[in-house]
Amino acid sequence: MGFSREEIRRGMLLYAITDQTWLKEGQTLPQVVETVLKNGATFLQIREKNLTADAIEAEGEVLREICKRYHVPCIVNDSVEVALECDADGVHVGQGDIMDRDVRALIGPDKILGITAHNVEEAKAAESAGADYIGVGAVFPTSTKKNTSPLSMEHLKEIVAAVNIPVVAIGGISADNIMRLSGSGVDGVAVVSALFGADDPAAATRDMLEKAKKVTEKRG
Ligand code: 3NM
Repeated sequence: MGFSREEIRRGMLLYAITDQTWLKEGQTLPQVVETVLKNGATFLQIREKNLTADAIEAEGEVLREICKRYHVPCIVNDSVEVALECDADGVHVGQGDIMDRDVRALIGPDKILGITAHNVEEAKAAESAGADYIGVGAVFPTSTKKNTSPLSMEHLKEIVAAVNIPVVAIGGISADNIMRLSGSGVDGVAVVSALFGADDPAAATRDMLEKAKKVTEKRG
């Protein structure tokens, strides 16, 4: 199942990234993923730093089926091999991966390629490497990923202006600070803890979706 450029751009609006370590007792990842998709999340990335490749593959097969039902892209973080093995819709990689090898050639033209960028140079390199979108962060401090460095709004705007592909902001975005991204020009927000660490993931997703729509209403 391929996604058009326009579908990918719209998918950036409320981009959910999994991290089982945020789940509460009694919750399972497939349940919470289903909840966030049902309540409006527009994209899913499987990012499980504590699981083996085999476990991610198994999880990927389950989550991909849920995503299909909601016509939401399901991509895998970091591993091209795992993404291909569980027939995900694509892969999200860092700058190191695109320097080491031609990820676009490995996955083919139809899979989604997302690349992280922290500055204009990296954003342009990602676009040249065939990225369908870039993830830019960290826009706010976060405890979910170690060693992130903060990015100013001015810098974020410069990155948005430097590329033609969609830009999703990432890092520490919550219901309390998301509106600060208004006017930055981003196509949406990528979040882990705001959804997977929420006491009520359904309500959190609806709230974040409404706010993400406002943030992207008057882009640029
Ligand atoms: N990448 P939360 S920040 C996966 O800055 C990731 O590139 C980042 O988690 C970057 O929404 C981050 O809980 C973690 O802050 C985002």
